[in-house]
Amino acid sequence: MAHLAGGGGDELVPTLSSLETVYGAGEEEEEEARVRFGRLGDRFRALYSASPALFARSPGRVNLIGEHIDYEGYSVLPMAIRQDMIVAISKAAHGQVRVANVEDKYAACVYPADPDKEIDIKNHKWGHYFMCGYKGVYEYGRSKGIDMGEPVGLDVVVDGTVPLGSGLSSSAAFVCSATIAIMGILEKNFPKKEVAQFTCQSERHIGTQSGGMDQAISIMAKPGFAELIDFNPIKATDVQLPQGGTFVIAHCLAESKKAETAATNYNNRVVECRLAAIVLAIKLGMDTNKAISSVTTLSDVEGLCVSFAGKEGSSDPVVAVKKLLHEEPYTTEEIEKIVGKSLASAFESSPTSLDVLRAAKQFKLFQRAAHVYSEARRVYAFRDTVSSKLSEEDMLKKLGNLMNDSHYSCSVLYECSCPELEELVKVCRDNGALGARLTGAGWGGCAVALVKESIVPQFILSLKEKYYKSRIDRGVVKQSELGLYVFASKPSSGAAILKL
Ligand code: NG1
Repeated sequence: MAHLAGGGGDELVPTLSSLETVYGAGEEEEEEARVRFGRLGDRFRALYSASPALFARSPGRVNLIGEHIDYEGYSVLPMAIRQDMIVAISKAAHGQVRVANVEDKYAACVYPADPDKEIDIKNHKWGHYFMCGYKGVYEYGRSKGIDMGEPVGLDVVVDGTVPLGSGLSSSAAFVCSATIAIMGILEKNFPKKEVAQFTCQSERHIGTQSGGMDQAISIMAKPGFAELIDFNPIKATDVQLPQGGTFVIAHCLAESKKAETAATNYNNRVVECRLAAIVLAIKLGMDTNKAISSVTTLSDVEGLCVSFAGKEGSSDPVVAVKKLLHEEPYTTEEIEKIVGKSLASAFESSPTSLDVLRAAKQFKLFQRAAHVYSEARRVYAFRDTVSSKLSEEDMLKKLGNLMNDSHYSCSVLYECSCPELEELVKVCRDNGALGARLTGAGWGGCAVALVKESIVPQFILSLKEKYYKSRIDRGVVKQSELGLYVFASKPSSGAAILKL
């Protein structure tokens, strides 16, 4: 019923000649995709008076468990969803990169065809994500000593169905689809795991210190499987989920603005984790200079924490967190006293970290470290449960409990939830979910609920009645658009270049 299989990553990003392989032959989704690709091609021709040379597609994802731990080096367990970003592209002689959207509300963005030009992150625009992909392909090709030729101008139109700011990784779907579209145009292909790795670096041009989960699953996903993603080096291992359970994704309707709020939310947590790791290293006997220069993530000091816990008869790094860090938030002055230098000088090479230090008044080192170490263990517990011999009933119950524990930790220790997500998670649990949690970065966006297959239609109806109806009445969302915000999802296929 449930199994784990070895994952790939050595194969190249596929180039496909039909939509069937991506969306399933004869499925309703294939028909919808045909209409979308047709509309995208028409829009391209209307704007640029020629047909696109090729298309590219990358899916969004839902993370089942393992939140805010990828950038700390820990494994996560997401699955790709059918919602995706599709790109139509051709080379152009005008020396610019012109990025248009099928939706008129996204004004076209125009950039010089110069991969060395920095992205203007203080002036956020949706098209910047395309330029992350553009810069990234040239940077990676050059780093491998490949002759990338003169930078090319491009005409581009995109169409996305991953709701923005939803925690379903519309940003990585965009960066990945841009990347493989440009690879297709430049006739350069790389193994999937290299693309998964360098697209994570590429997305950092937008100013977030992202982990690599989203790009890895978008590039490496296989239909029918969730993936356990390991980092350093990147590896994907297929995880087949129990048949009797379905994941329902529901948007709380508060948008998560990850790039714009990076200094106080996402990047703040990355910096807090690094500070927690450095302080733990010093408390566990590491020289302060060595700690500052060599410790970047909590996984770097896990070994030290586990050795410490060993003396207390445990193997849980949280034991060290509880003994060595205090629950009251740390001030800058207190941390500077421990590390023996100013935080601004310790982080001087990272402008986005300096933005965090300027915005922060205090640092919750205990809470952030306790979340990361406990969440990392829940990912393995989830994987082990799926491959265990438990009855399906017990397996689903256990997976649900792990998801609930993950949500508690995200909400209370990591503080990346919001009132709307709290309400939605509660509505999910009150209406039959075996477990429910926020998914993705949080601070808005989606919840994911594990629901028995047999009750999915009733469950979705209950969410519509108990969560969305009042919001439809208040004009927050249109009844006709609800299908975009609440849906069941099966694991979809990964990114592909399409020559149709
Ligand atoms: P979202 O915002 O859901 O795409 C972000 C990060 C992930 C991971 C999660 C939290 C990017 C592209 N993605 O996901 O790497 O850290 O938050 O688990 O920044």
